[in-house]
Amino acid sequence: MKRIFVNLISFLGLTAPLLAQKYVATDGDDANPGTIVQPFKTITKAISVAVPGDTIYVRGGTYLLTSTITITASKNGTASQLFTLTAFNDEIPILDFSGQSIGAKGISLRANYWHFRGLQIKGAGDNGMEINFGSNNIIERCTFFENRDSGLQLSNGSANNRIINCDSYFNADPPDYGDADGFAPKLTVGSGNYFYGCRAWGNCDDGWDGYMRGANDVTTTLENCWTWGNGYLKDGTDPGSQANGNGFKMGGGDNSNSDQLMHHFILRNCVAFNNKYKGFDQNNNVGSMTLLNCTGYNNKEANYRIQRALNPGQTLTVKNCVSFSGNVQLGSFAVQEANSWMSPFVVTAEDFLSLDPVLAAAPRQAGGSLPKIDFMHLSSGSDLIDAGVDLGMPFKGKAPDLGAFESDFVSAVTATEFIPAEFRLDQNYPNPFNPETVIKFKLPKASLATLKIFNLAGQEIATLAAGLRIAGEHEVKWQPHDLPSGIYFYKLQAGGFAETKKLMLQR
Ligand SMILES: [Ca+2]
Ligand SMILES: [Ca+2]
Ligand SMILES: [Ca+2]
Ligand SMILES: [Ca+2]
Repeated sequence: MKRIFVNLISFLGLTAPLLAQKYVATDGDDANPGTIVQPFKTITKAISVAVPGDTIYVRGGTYLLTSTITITASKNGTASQLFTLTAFNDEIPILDFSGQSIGAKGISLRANYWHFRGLQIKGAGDNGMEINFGSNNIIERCTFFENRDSGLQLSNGSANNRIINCDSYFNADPPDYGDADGFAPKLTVGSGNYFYGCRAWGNCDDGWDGYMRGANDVTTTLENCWTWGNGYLKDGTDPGSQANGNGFKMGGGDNSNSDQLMHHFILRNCVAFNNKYKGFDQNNNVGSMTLLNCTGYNNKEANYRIQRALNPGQTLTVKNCVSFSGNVQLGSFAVQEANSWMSPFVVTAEDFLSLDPVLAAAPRQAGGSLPKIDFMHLSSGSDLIDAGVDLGMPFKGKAPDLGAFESDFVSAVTATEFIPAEFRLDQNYPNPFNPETVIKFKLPKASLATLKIFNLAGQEIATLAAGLRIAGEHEVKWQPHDLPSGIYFYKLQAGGFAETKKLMLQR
């Protein structure tokens, strides 16, 4: 038994090089064979001896680098044999390019079919990473921060790359601070690039930037991506108006895009908030833009601004989207459906479980997906739940919700499937109450329903529900802030039915 075990060990040891695994470690040596026990010191060395299908494991720790890591087309993988450059297990390799002078890029990927995973890339003199003439690559769970231009840029026809669960933050380009974006599929970028589960925050220019120069008629798709707080430096100061501060900048071109360059953008379940300028921004793009189940919150200039006429045959589609605390400025050519700024919806702070974004930058879940947080998720009783149109994407309840986060709640909390025989407004409970009370009402058929609070003088204090509600029992919670003790009235109006009841707040 012992003998078999020993043989197994030696078998594994012997075959490790044949399995084409290379190892890099901070205490390695490029004269080593590159095994796990005798690793290389540099990624460049490992790349130089790798062939398609190989995996290069980078052990945890900080690698101080001043030279650009360039991967040329002589190292193209194939669809069935990618090169893989990955963190070893859950170790965290940090490629620190802070010693570079301005203008030097960290990683220049000029090849196809590479899979990068789990690398942290910081401090480069220019882009943390540029995919340049590189297509069909996968960049997964990588982090780009404090680089001196855009964190990850895609250039020169780079196409069909997939950027999965990556973060890009605090990138800033001194001394002008006008160009550093989180993710930059811009200028000469190719078509078919796809971002999923990525976050971009605190970049001095934009979160995502699709500005065109030297390319046209390309498509970029984003799903489940968040961007916030762009237009500022890491310390929170504003370096000036050249630092644009848009969340998703969906194109544009020189001289007010006089060449009418088109960058088609598809955004699903994306969130933009707290940006210095705009959340979802056309910026003179004249290509098609499709925004589905997106959420914009508290972007200073506008949550959504897409007003300039598009090229002939191009379309702007905006459906199931949410805006709160910010402007929506869409041209009349927009094809709109079930957006929160449209009738019959009423959006208030009470529609959301939380408006506190502090956890947006929280660590990712095991596996790399975005953290589970309450921010901008719909609260029980929101009229935005199950109020969307079916866009062919998965949903819970009877219909898709509005906004980026599908709720576990069903429409207006229909706790039971029973359909009441008649309209009914229940007495609130508890009553008297402090700080919160619950009001239930029943609808025998789908109805436009409003539930409002009035004071003794008949002045309207709050709207707890407004909009189309399905048949069934509905429940709304009310937690008044800054109201004195006393008697208030709540009034339900639905489908010709109206009833008013008294409730008492006791501080
Ligand atoms: Ca700029
Ligand atoms: Ca930019
Ligand atoms: Ca509402
Ligand atoms: Ca739903």
